[in-house]
Amino acid sequence: MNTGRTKQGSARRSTVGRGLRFGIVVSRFHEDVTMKLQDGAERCLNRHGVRREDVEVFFCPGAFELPQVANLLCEAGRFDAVICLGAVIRGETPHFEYVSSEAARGIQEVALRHSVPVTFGVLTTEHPGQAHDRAGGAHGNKGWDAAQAGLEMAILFRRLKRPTGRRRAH
Ligand code: INI
Repeated sequence: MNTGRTKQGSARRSTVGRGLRFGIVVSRFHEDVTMKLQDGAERCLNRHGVRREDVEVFFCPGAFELPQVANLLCEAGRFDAVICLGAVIRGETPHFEYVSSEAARGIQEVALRHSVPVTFGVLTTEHPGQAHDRAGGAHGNKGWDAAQAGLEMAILFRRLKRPTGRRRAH
């Protein structure tokens, strides 16, 4: 399947995303990091031909709330994929474990309940520096990666949900 994957930072553009609609949910906790993830996700969709008016961005307080928003977006039925972005950074308390595992579990549950792709762009790191490294730093931008996964899944789901499963004649 040609997903027209384009490497981060490459100038290559593709049009594989034209006509697909995306919801992006951004957690505001550690927003210095999550805004960069949002930027990476939007750049990725734009680079693959998704129109700006086909991308809607929603904000929630923390990663724990991401599945709750994603659930409503899937229910609304107007998105081909939902991209969840957040940053959970281990502090001194066990809160980290609850927030990160519930975000992961909840996001997968929402995706399976609605048969809509929901991707996991939630950083889970020990230190803030590691989060910045993955939000446009030395280790790329995981927001871009989550958007690219959403794009690939949206294309795959369109194909799998076609009634005959056959290619349409043009
Ligand atoms: N939320 C995050 O997104 N990242 C964190 O690192 C974090 N920590 O460490 O506390 C966090 N907590 C808030 C949580 O997501 C909820 O918003 C809060 O518990 C209210 O439900």
